[in-house]
Amino acid sequence: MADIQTFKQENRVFAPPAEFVKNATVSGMDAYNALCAEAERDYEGFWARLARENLQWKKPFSKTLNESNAPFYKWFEDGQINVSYNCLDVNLENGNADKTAVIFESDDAKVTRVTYRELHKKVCHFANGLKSLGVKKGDRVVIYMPMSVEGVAAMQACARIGATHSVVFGGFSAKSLQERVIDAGAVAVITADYQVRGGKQLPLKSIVDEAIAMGGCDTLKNVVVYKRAGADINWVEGRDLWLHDVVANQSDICEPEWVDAEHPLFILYTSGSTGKPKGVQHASGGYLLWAVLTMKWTFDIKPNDIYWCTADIGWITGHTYIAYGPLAVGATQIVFEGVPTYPNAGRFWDMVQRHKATIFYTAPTAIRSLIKAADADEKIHPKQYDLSSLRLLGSVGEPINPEAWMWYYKNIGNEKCPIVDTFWQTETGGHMISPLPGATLQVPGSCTLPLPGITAAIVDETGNDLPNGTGGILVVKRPWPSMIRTIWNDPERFKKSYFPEEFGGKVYLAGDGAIRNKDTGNFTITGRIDDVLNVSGHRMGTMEIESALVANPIVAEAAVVGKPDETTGESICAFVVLKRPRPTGDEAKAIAKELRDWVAKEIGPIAKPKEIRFGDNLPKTRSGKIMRRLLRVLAKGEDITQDISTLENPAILDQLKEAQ
Ligand code: 6R9
Repeated sequence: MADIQTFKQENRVFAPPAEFVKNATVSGMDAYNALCAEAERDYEGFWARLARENLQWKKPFSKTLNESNAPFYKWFEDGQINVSYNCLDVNLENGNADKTAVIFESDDAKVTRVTYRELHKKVCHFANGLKSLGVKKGDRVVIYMPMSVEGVAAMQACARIGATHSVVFGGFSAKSLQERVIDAGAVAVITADYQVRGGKQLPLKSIVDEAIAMGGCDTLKNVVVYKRAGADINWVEGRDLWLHDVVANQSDICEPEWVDAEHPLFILYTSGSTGKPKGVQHASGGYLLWAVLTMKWTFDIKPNDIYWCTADIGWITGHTYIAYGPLAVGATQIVFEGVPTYPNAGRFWDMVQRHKATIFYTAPTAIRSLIKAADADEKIHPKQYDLSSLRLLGSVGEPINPEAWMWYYKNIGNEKCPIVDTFWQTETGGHMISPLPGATLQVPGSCTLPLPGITAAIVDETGNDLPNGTGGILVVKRPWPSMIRTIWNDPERFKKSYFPEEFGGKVYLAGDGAIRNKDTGNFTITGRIDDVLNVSGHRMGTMEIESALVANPIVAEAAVVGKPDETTGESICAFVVLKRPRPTGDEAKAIAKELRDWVAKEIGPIAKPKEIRFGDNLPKTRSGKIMRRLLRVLAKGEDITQDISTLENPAILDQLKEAQ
């Protein structure tokens, strides 16, 4: 972590416009500081007040936080709630019934509007349909869907009947899907025939078929299929059902299933530092509370906003900031099926213009690729579009480099929109460190300050606090309502991964490094401190990709490292030893392609190594440990200047210098 000590100090500072501050939910630093002070004075009282003011409880809670079985914290445990009730019924009662909940835009730019009343009805039909299949409270349902109103409705329908959903991103392979269905013990998979992205039809249902054919999905009873494209698919009578048949003739009313606040709302698999993805389990009450509060605080959501989060529902951002948060605050949001580059790289800006979006939330990798595209083609440069409706911009998923931040600020925000650079994780459920748009001074590349109630800090390897200006390990010192509750089926791994004994077992270890500015205390995230890569904002474990590679019969050994990449943040570079002699030239190219396709099949196209290099061996210490730090240097194409005296086989380094 030595390099983070030398992080360039960023001196540009941007204050929120006076007009924004005036109308903001959290208006000015005094208001922010007052919330922080309230949390510090009476931590439980602070959360209890907010939970009472912001959520509708069927049965009020009397106990705010139970720490008796730490780190398995419980929030609002004797309260009863239903998340879908809070997202839908509440809006029918408070005057939002005929307000547009979702503006759905398909890949081919067809626009459908759904009001809160219509969405409520759709979700009730869906929920009753699931019930008619025997799905009940506590069951797990895997959702493998394209971006669609039906995808959001599927999640809401599960929440309504107390079933725990596990959404699997549509880019994951049959193998990944099968592993998740088995680990979650799912009783049903909800999918679509195809997904349509960038003008192409990509199969989903056939991947589900393939996953089930791999075996082991013993708990699975039904596959519910949303007809998106209408193309031919394989059909298993008795198991497979069309969504339109499942919801036909269902009642418009589905009484919500009231669940304890701690009831698992969903499991979402994410990559960790070991091979197997972790099923991050979230609760109901605490999760929803933070989704609502961050919609209000970070996104300053107002009744007239047209909010757009470009994430996919397969990721945590699409859970908290599409499927739940916006609905729970009665917002109007855009849901987009397609990709930012189709029909051209002006798509986002065209959509902002047409729908008059006011809040736009996307990932740095998208911004960086659109900068490149705009530089290459004047016709789709953001200046060709009317983006004046925008009032707030957001960034999520990875560090945003200051130059991309500045471009976003100038070209998309016209120097009048605050940017909220939101640092958070699948495990945190919602934003943790972020500017508040009507309060915080923004600094390009810095996620600035923890949200009120979030006790983020920087410590050394033994858990001791470090002073500002010194880089270290990012932790959260106290539990917060939307935190991960456990890893599904693996409580021991939960403890070991997030509350390790080295840190006293009580602080949450985020897995990122960070540094705080000496003067302002602003946080800058310096990247993962574990073996997790971040490629285009997608989290991937190096071990996961290595396991996929060595599962190929021709591979003897593999080591995967991240390499800095201008567009995707990091790219995947794999060093591979084959069971046959080291290939060169065209043979190496052909095998590299074969292995890339193999990884796409094992995990999904997002995990394909960009680069594969072959060696007779890997650089190892005398005790046989792979020296990854050397591989990182080689991947970057730099010369090795570090000490290699512990290296068993220095000659190997020359072989691994060149990409195939
Ligand atoms: C929400 C989400 C989490 C990891 C996290 C960190 C990186 C996310 C960031 C950021 C710097 C930000 N990350 N937001 N790094 N600045 N604003 O992305 O969840 O997919 O679980 O990834 O992403 O490394 O640990 P998830």
